[in-house]
Amino acid sequence: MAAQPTPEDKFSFGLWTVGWNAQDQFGSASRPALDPVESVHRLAELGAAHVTFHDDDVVPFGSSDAERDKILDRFRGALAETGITVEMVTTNTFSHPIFKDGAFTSNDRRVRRYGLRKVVRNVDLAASLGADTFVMWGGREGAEYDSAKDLNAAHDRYAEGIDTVAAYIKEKGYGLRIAIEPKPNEPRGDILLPTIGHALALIAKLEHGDIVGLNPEVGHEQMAGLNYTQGIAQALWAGKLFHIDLNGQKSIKYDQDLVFGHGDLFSAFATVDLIENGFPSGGPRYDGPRHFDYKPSRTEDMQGVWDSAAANMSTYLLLKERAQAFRADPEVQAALEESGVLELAQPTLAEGETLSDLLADRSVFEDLDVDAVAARGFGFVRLNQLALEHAIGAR
Ligand code: GLT
Ligand code: MN
Ligand code: MN
Repeated sequence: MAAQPTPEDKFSFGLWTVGWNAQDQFGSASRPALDPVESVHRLAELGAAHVTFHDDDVVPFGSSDAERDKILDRFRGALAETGITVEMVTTNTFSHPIFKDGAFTSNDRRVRRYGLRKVVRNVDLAASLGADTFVMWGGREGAEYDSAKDLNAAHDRYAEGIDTVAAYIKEKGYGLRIAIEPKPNEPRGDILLPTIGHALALIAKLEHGDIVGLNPEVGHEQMAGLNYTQGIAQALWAGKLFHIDLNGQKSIKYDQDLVFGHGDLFSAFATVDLIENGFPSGGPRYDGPRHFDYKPSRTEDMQGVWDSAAANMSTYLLLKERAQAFRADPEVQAALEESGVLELAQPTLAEGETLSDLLADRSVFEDLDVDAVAARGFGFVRLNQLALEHAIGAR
């Protein structure tokens, strides 16, 4: 049995997750629309600490200013009643047909200007709700056809859009940081900034990149055949892991958005191990919300929706327990030592040693018994089996 989640666990849910009415490409909604106020109450009862949302998840697209104020007042009331806070806000720049060719990178300049206005308006809302993170998932920023986009200009416009918003955040003195969410494809044939690495490379070119980082999603990296834990590790190393989207995905296919752990469970164990225990020899840590971005399957009724929300948290807590036991096991510590995992933290050159010193050191090269060094077995399989046994609770 997993521990009961509490707000100290920092669990967070997108309102669009439990609120999804299960309308998909092939069928109409299988569940009724959910009132965001009800979601806030139910998630609080289940032990979550935060919610996140797109502007349109709470205030329907096209609402008048007066309607918007009324809806937001009622929403703020639910937050105050439950103690739930809004840690992240994001903008829907993908549902309305105006965004069919993207927002920041649409070929139509009118759309880009409209998109910028929609995002900036939502930045004000995010700041007023005390959010820390502003996510940008550019699901429509891309193309189906290589001839459809001037890809050089598209990257210029993407950077321009993000920099303009970042500059606005700074100018206003908001305590917000932008987190880009990569995804390789779907809904576009190919999406710009398809992976963590692509996004990091764009951020490095921004004028206001200091407040721009990443919101990597498990399934999105796995759709590209990539290792999520390795990806967030590089983002952490770069000081850019601002937020995470946890869910489940079974191999390279459409975006499944399964419950966390319901895809590649062993990979989920490694992710929780990194988040909860950090790197084996120390280093930067992720301290932000444990945010779930999943979809309750279309087969589920409302009870299934709340069961699946709870399942994300209980899977996470179970894996956390197992990952802590893994690190605390003396046999694991010995296996880590033997495998050289801890040796990797040692700089390759000694303190004060120069490349010339290395070149002059015959023991490193000329006199090295290469075959003897090559004969070393690393014992990674044994170490991995220990991890597996901990992951499945066999130890
Ligand atoms: C959309 C997408 C998610 C993103 C959301 C943020 S919207 O549901 O599939 O991965 O995190 O815009
Ligand atoms: Mn997804
Ligand atoms: Mn996501």
